[in-house]
Amino acid sequence: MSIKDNYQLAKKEYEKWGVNVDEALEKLKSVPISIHCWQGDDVGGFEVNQQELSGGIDVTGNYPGKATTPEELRSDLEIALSLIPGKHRVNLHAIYAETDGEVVERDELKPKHFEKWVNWAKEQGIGLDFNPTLFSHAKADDGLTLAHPDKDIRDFWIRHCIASREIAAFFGKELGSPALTNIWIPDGYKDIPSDRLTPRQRLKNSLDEIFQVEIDEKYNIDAVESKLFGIGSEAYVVGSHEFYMGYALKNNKLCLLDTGHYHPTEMVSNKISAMLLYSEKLALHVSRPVRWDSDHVVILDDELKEIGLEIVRNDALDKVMIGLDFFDASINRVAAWTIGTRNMIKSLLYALLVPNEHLKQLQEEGNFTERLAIMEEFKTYPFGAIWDYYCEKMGVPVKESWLKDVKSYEKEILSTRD
Ligand code: RNT
Ligand code: ZN
Repeated sequence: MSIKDNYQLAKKEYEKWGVNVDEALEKLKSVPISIHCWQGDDVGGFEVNQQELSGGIDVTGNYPGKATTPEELRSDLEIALSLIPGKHRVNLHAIYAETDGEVVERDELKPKHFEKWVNWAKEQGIGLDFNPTLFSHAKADDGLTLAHPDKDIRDFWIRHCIASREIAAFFGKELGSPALTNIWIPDGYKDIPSDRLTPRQRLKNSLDEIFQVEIDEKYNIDAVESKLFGIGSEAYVVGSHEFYMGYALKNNKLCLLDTGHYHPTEMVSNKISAMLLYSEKLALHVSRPVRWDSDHVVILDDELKEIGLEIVRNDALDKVMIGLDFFDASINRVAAWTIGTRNMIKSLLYALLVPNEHLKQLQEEGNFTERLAIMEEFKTYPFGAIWDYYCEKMGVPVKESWLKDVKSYEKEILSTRD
């Protein structure tokens, strides 16, 4: 039986429940996932005076073949993009600037340092997103940046964030789709603070200064990412969830929820509907915490499915900006991107194929027996046949056959890198 035959049979099963499968695939095609460039080089970046990764995040593993130049990183991304169905976006960090061997301080970065990325994105027909980098830098060594007691240090990072928003606006203008600029800072304390308020007051003031510079939302959209703890900031993080949720709602910015940044039993899937009642849009960093904020490659687990369901059944595919954030250096990095991104897309497809309206109705009627029964039975509906057909239709490898491409790329290219 061909993939198409399997699809036709599977489609009939879903149609019995009133699910319009062709429409689901059309919808899926239009959802961009923002793929983080930093999986390709272990959050290293290409600064001339590159510093060790800091900020309380960590990448473990020494799988050979990591990208060490922008050309290598783009080439690796191209392979991953060719294995993922749909048109997506690439998410850059300021440390991925190209400065021609010159040391350019982060507060001096300009759009011209990202011209090659923009030209590449044009060739690929994709959009770009952006992040100021407030870690891996001498001025972040105290574990404080925008909330630092020293005004000079704060001002440096404020200038860096403004420069970043301007770079993102350049992306938006050039590529015809607004870039999301996400501010995440590592600021916090290892041990119990004697004053939680003052650093938060400083962070609030720093953000106000950063956003004082007006940038057209046609080109750049601002987001702020909260966190619970990091390595070295176990007791207190300045930019907590409540801090940024308050800030974002009051100042019309987007909250970015990273799935690894909450207490272990606190789920981002449960936050989406609540946040969307008060904010038109929301951004995500889909990651996979294993016992801590470990940023493992995203798998198709229950929480990922639940996130997909919440986005789809709340009609929020254009309200939730989906980005990925994981970094595993113990496996082939192109495979890591491919696995994680394909899984994110699978979770949306899974959700699009569930009779969501019917299930909502059952809940309204108090029919919890049928609600549970149908939700469970749908887990073994022939979802794989629809996914395979989608991959074939979108011109990307079906099932695990993409591994062949990754293996030959590894043999020909990755294994020749030092
Ligand atoms: C850190 C945050 C942040 C980073 C990236 C590299 O905990 O999740 O998003 O992972 O900016
Ligand atoms: Zn994140």
